[in-house]
Amino acid sequence: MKDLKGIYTALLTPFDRNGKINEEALKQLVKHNLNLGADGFYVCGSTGEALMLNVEERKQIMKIVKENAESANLIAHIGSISERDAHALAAYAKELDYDLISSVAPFYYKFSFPEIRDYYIRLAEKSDMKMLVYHIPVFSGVGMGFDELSSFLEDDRFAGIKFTSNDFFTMERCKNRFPDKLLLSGYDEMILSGLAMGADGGIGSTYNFMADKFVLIRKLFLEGKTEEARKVQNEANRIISVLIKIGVMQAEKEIMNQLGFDFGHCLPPFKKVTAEGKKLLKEEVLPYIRKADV
Ligand code: MN9
Repeated sequence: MKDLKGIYTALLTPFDRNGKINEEALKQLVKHNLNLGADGFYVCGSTGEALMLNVEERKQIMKIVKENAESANLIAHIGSISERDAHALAAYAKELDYDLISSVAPFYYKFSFPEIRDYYIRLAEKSDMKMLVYHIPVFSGVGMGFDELSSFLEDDRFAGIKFTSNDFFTMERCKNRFPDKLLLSGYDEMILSGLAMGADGGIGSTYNFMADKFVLIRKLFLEGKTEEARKVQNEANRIISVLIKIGVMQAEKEIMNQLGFDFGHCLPPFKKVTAEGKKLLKEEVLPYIRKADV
């Protein structure tokens, strides 16, 4: 099996003025991230606003990314509150030869754990793809502890977990019990904690414009240079603190615009970044990230 450890950019979705996916900007984003050293892409996740897109738009994104990142590791987030849509997307991920599928837990209706588990199993089985469970309790409202996560990890149909939680105790227990499963840390501002507790890499939204910092943190960590890795984490976190003041995804898109890409804005109901927010990003973020060749 391919080595899927590493740094994955959770791709943003650029929109043009008519609200259509901006294919050109998406291709440039993929290229820029390969230049920054990203090992792969997490496609159509939370960062990509995928839960607000329709199936056709998600397929369009999956196809463009595949065509422009042939050799990168590719994970398709196919999760949807409509399981029928999720199956269609999983089948398409298989057709495009993605490495893994991934899904947020079915949310909103407060499904029982056996219902959630069966959802994942049906998707993996029907598509004949390995599943990376997307554990993000703050957004999904679905809390899963060691016992629930283990029930996935002990099963061959599951590749591992995208772990977006600061419960590093549970992360460590999972890695310790299932060392061969893939554990990817989801909070950019705590990737070093994730690595220290056994994560094999990370998936993140701020990687879109500073993947190089996370590649470096992981490299330094693997070389045992924890103090140096923490300095790079500090740099990233100063930037993330600015993003949080504005709204993380909205700010990320604005940064891409300031780098010279044509990303547009997040879909409503997300608000557009104010003039004041733009100024803050221009002064406190833009000078500290690598320029793009656009
Ligand atoms: O999982 C992202 N999580 C969310 C990935 O979007 C909820 C992260 O990359 C965060 O955006 C990032 C900033 O808080 O850590």
